[in-house]
Amino acid sequence: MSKIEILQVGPYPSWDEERLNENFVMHRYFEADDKPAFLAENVAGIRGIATRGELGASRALIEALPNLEIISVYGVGYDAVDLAAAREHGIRVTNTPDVLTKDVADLGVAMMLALSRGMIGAERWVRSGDWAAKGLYPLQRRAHGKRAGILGLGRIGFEVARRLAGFDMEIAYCNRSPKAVAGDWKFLADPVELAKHSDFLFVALAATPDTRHIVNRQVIEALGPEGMLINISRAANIDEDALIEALQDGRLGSAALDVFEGEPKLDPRFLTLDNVLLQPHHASGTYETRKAMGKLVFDNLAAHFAGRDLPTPVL
Ligand code: 8YV
Repeated sequence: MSKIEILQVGPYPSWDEERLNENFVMHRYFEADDKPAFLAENVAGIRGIATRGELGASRALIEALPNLEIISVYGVGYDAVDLAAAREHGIRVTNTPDVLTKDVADLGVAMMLALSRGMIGAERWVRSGDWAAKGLYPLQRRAHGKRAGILGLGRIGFEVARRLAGFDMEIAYCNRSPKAVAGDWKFLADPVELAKHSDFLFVALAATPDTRHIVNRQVIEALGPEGMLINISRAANIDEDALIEALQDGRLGSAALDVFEGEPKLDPRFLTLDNVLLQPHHASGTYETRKAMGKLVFDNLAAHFAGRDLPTPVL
C-alpha cells in the first residue's frame, strides 16, 4: 500500500522529520521556490497538512488541495489556520496543547524576572568590564510581592499565575468569565481595569478575531510608566504601534515580548528601545516540549489515517 502524502508547511527537528518520512510521503512546501507549480505537481495525492502554529494553513492553501482531510498543527495556537475554510470543507484540525503549557509559563515568568532585575544588562555589565570600570550595576525593580495581572486564564495563564503565587504576588485575572480554579485570585472583566491593578501584565490568551488588539492604547496607558507588559501569546493580541509609542515616550515602563507582528522580522523601532526584552518566539522551545509536540503532530496524522480518534482535536 502506498504511503499517504502530506504537505509539510515548515521545518521540524530532524527526529520529527525522520518519523514523518518513514511513515508518509512528505512534500516540503516550504522549500519550494515556485509554490504554485509545486502544488500543481503534487496536489492530487495530498491528504494532510503538517504545519506550525505561526504558519498555519490559509483558505487558499486549503482550497488548493481537493483531497485534504486533516491539518496537524505543531503548536497550541491554531489562529493561523483558516478554521472557517477547514469547517466548510470538512477538514479535521489538530494542535499540541498541554505538552507545552508549563514551558511557556516558565519563560513568561523568566522574562518578567530577567527584565525587572535587569539581568541582560547586568550580564553585559560584567562581560564589558563596566563592573570593574564603573562599579556597581544600577539598581533594578523588585518582582516579588507586586501585583500581577493575567489576561486570559487558560492553561498557560493559570500556570503563570500559579508560579507568581510562589512570589507572594497579588494576582488578578481577566477572562470571559470567572474560573473556579482561580481560588482567591481577583476576577476583573475589563482589561483596562486589570491593567490598572497590575505592575506586571501577562498576555496569555489565545489569539482570535475577538482578541485582536485587546491590549490597546487604553490598556497600555492603564498599566502605566511603572508597569511591565509580558506577551507569551500572539502579537495580534497587542496594538504594536501603540505599544512601541508608549515605550518610546514613557507612558509604559517596559515590555518583555516573545512574539511579534511579522516575525521573525521585527518592527525596527523595537531595536532602538532599551526598555524591552526581545525573545525569538521560543517559549515552548525546549527539547522535552518540542519532542512531545512533534509526536502529537505525528500521532494525530497517524490516528486520522488509521480511522482512530484524534488525540488532540480542534475541529
Ligand atoms: C510554537 C506556539 O513554538 O504553541 C504555539 O502556538 O506559538 C509555539 O509554542 C510554534 O507554534 C512552533 O512553530
